[in-house]
Amino acid sequence: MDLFTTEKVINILPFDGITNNHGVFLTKIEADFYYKNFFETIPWEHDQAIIFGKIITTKRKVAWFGDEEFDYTYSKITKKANIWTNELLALKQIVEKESEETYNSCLLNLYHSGEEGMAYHSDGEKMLKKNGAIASVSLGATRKFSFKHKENNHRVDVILEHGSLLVMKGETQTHWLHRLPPSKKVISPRINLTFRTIQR
Ligand SMILES: O=C(O)CCC(=O)C(=O)O
Ligand SMILES: [Mn+2]
Repeated sequence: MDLFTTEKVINILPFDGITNNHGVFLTKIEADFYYKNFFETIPWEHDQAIIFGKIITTKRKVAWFGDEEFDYTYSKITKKANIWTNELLALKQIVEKESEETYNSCLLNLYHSGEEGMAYHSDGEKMLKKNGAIASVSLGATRKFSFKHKENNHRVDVILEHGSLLVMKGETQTHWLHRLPPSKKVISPRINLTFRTIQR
């Protein structure tokens, strides 16, 4: 945040972690530009996961980018990262400045409508830096995002709007699950980017 920004950054978790809601941090012009660019140019693919020994293909599409062609394992399937596009690198720099953290990779998700979501999980994969910050940028449709504490089931909801930033850090992944609940009311697409740090 710079001196002229009036927006407030709020930790939405009451205990056991830090998740800073920066709210809308992109201008409408920037957010519209990145949404259109990513929608049209990212090599979107359906995600695959192994659940109870069966390969399932998700309706949601994904793409993975990074500083290098990292191998990454997500839902028990290993893939290779693409190298940053100019637009992803430009957005990464804005996110790094706003969040005062650095990142070397990004997972992108494309939800075609509110029928698509993501079930409760935490981003604690072994290849990620322990307690590293994860910066989540939302573009397109407004969606609800929910946290649930792993031991006491305490819940926290946050609304993620076009051009907003949420940064999960500290012990968030150790103590909290998060999900993107499906919603019948949402009929337009949403793109989510989570900037992360992979351990080399
Ligand atoms: O779409 C979102 O807001 C969250 C996505 C997410 O949790 C993930 O990719 O791990
Ligand atoms: Mn996640």
